[in-house]
Amino acid sequence: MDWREEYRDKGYIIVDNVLPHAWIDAHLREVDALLRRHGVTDSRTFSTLPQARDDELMNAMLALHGRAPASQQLVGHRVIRAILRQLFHAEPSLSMARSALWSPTAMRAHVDTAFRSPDPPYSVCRTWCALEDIHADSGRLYLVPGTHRTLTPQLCREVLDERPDLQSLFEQVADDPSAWFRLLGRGWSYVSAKVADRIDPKARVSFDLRKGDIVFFNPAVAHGTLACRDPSLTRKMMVCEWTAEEGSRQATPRAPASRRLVHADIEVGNLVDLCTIRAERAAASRI
Ligand SMILES: O=C(O)CCC(=O)C(=O)O
Repeated sequence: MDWREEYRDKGYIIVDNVLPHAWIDAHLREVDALLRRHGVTDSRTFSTLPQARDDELMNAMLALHGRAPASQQLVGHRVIRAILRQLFHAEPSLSMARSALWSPTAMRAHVDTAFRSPDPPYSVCRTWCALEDIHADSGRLYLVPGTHRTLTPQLCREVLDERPDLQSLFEQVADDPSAWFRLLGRGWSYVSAKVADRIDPKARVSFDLRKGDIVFFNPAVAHGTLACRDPSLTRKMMVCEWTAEEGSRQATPRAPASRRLVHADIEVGNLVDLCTIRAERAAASRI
């Protein structure tokens, strides 16, 4: 199967052995120095940071990934950029980045985006990079393959049905593409909150990742972290979110009629298939 088809169907691909170890080690030194400047020396001092200082640290963390020499080099690795360019049909732009040196407290299943089409060209992707060999007991990342096509669109529909205010925002998107950002901002957390109760735990997959491997995943795929079974283990990783740079979209083949509105008229990322949902709503209101 072509990697693009795999990404489309499962919502992720794994690319082995991309990041040079020397680059990773230099990045880890920059992260360690940043954490120390913010008074963080271990998982305990990290997890007890007051909210305001945690926000400050996360802002500094994003800045580090965009500006510090070793981190910038790692984040912008040519393989990462080449893969994203092919997924987006546009230049990738970094919108979020953080690196963690310790195991997370178990993260419930969630999604990080909603109301987007699961079809290409994609406009958002996460890269989860292993900064060391990831031990099976260290609280691994898991994904639930295919849920960006099955579960997440269904949850989006449910939320639109439950929330008339979001539904009217949704209706506005065709005339005012900027309404999409408001819809995402207001609606995403309601979609995400439904995920944990709706996935089959047996469908979760986690991976045996080695230092330098990367998982590219659609953040509409349900994901989370397994429980850490050995708190003495570390789990060094870097996660980045990428979006398509505005104005850099390359010409794509003409889409079939039902998708034309989405692809041709709305430039703000690829949305859930508005045409189908609108048609469903119109049919339902005629009954
Ligand atoms: O591996 C992790 O720490 C969690 C990653 C995650 O949940 C995310 O990127 O949203």
